[in-house]
Amino acid sequence: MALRKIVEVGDPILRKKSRPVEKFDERLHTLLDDMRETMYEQNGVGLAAVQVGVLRRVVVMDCSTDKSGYLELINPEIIETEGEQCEQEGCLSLPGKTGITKRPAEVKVKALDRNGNWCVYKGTELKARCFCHEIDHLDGILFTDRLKPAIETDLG
Ligand code: GNR
Ligand code: NI
Repeated sequence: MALRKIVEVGDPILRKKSRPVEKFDERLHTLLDDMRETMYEQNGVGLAAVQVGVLRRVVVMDCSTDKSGYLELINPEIIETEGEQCEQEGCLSLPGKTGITKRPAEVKVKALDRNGNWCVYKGTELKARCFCHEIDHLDGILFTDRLKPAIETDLG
């Protein structure tokens, strides 16, 4: 296992769309293991492959405080959302920056695991925000694109 370097804002790779994973081989497993180690070392609650310079639809996450909630998501898709929350968000690729975004309160995601089996996950609060944040990364979207305006009008 190895730590990988986190790509920071200004690098155009963060704006690119990641491609689906097609092969569930040792190379993918090494990427996942390295991402896991890098996420924990950086004290992040999630990490998308593009943040270590790999344009594949791969995410690792752990929104627990004791490393008990570790998840691997390959080719993830949001299949259901409910409600909304406006809370603080940060990103390892935008060091020192935080902001309030509007996200669903509850998110259901389907994703493949490292062996290519479909799984379904559900999250609220931070986990729901993290699902959205990481899947956004796979489409070249950063949380700064979704900042809640200081004043919202009712004109849509
Ligand atoms: O570590 C992170 N914290 C965080 C806080 C609120 C919502 C999303 C996140 S994800 C972020 C790590 C990261 O940059 N993942 O892409
Ligand atoms: Ni991020």
